Amino acid sequence: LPKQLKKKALTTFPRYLEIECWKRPELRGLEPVLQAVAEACKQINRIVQRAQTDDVYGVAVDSTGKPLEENVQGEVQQKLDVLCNTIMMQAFCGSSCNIHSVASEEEDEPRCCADVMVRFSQMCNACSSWNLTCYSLHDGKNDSVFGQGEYIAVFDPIDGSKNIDASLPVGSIFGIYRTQPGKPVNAESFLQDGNSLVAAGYCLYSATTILVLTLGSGVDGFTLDPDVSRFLHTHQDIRVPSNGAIYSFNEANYNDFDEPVQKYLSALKHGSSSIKKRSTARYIGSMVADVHNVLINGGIYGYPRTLGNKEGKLRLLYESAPMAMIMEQAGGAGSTGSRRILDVKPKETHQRVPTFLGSIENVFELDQFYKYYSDEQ
Ligand code: P6P
Repeated sequence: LPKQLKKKALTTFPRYLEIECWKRPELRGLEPVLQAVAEACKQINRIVQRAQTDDVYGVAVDSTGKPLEENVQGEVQQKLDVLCNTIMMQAFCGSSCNIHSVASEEEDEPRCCADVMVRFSQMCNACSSWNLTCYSLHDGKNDSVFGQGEYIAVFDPIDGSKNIDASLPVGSIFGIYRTQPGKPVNAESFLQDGNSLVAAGYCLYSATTILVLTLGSGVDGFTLDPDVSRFLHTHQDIRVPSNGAIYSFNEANYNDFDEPVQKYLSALKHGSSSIKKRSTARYIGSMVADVHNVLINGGIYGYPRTLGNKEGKLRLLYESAPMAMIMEQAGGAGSTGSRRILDVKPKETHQRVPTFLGSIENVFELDQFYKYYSDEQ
């Protein structure tokens, strides 16, 4: 390669995990799980890159061609959602109970959705006979517990999948909890607040594909080198700037926002005695992309409550809490406007929560608006 293209000698993701788990023996059990997640993200990356040329568009159907059931939002499942959900399920199941031995008899990547449905049902059967807990919380109408295990995985395998139609960035989000020793695993096991997360991460499929991970002591980023299909440690100890210019809201909903949010956004645009004028409105409509932009450049991302979504649109368990852990671990903050996102104990697995994530000063400012205007009322 010409000198200017010479690649830096970077640590691979497996090597990073090996060292972190050697340093912190309590994480040893996580190593195979996170290795499998990284492999799943590579598979999803390939599928996302080929979504427009392969048969992964449109409505998911079973092997008889019948559309699948609607998800919890009442939306018909898209092929891409089902495909990526299956891959992530396989990663979590396989890393704790060799599920790959069941599903890997299939081709590495299913060619069409009917294959996926066959594999998915096989995997569910296999999991039920393996020692593993795995819940598919991604919009799954009938969430299924597959067994018992040390960890609990919550994930959104392809958040913002509709953006793929316009070749926009999308992402996978995951969080990992421990099961509570001595307690049977059931739906209750998932209702842990974000402070109990042992790991959280996301993979952004964009101009580059980057896996961002926290194990509870800082945040690191791993960029996929497509030439060798390896995640390389490109971002050591990511720190979100304490204050930033970006504000990332869907302002089409401005008239539905709470007054504190409206006043805060207005202050950002015009400046005020206490708020510095911000110059950079950015909104892609893909949470992982918008949050990553704020993590790297500083600022605030928000999805407040609206008339259509009384508690906001984002899911606490597998969107807001993992992202809040990452943001806090990078020196930022994650708030509902009135409390830390990580302190919110879920009452049900698909609970939504108003979500503000970003630089510590930006999120603090927003909370002060809530405090001032709520005290006024
Ligand atoms: P709106 C994608 O559907 C998603 O869940 C997040 O990725 C994204 O931030 C948000 O919804 C976008 O929602 O209402 O602005 O289109």
